[in-house]
Amino acid sequence: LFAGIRETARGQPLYLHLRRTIEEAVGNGLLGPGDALPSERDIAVQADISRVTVRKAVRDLVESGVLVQRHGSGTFVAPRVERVEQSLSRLTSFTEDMARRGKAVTSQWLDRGVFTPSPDEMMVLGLSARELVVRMARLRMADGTPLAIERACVSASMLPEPGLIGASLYAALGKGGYRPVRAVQRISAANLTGQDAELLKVAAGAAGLRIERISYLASGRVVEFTRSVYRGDAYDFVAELRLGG
Ligand code: 16G
Repeated sequence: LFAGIRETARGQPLYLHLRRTIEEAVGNGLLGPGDALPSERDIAVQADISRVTVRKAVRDLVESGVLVQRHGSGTFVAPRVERVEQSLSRLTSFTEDMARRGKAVTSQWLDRGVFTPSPDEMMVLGLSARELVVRMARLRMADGTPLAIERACVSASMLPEPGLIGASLYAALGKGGYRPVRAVQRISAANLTGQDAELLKVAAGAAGLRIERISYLASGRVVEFTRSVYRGDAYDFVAELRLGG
């Protein structure tokens, strides 16, 4: 894995190239959860680079959650997260899902504001250009483990006080009588990259799921248009199928 690092760096700083090499190996499964990394010294020898450089790359990956260091025993690929089994036939919120499992939900707000809707949002939410939308982006965590980044968009008329959304969007919508009762959800594969991978504490390129949810009121009006990325290593989506049309 580490031999020839110097040659393939092609002008990139060596520590960055080493970091990416380890990240890719974790992302594509060459290094699995719990696997031990060779010692700093061994990596330095194999890669023919200084220990300072190795240390810098490893420290970065420990900070981003890809590797963990155990005092006295070395450096390991972060252990597997406990997978969440999520039903595809019930319309629930993240807060409800995690509360039911006895997990503590926390969210980090990445963004929140009131905007004029994009053409996409206008179409999906059935709004005119004069109406406004509330956009919110949250990193969602259960027992401190980041599981998803959700970017929700709701008509501002249904969330008159975006500053008061609190911990649960569905609870805030429910207060105003806008709790969704039906949703269409689309799931597709995606590689987690850049800021998404960093926030979710996975290696760049790791498998993810892109999920789009459009949810409706009983009247048929659209409530939310949410585009999310979920960790592929943390979710199993399960649906019950029945014979017949
Ligand atoms: C779920 C939904 C999301 C919704 C959120 C509200 C997906 C796949 N799922 O995570 O659309 O906005 O719950 O959760 O997007 P909250 O009420 O805890 O804020």
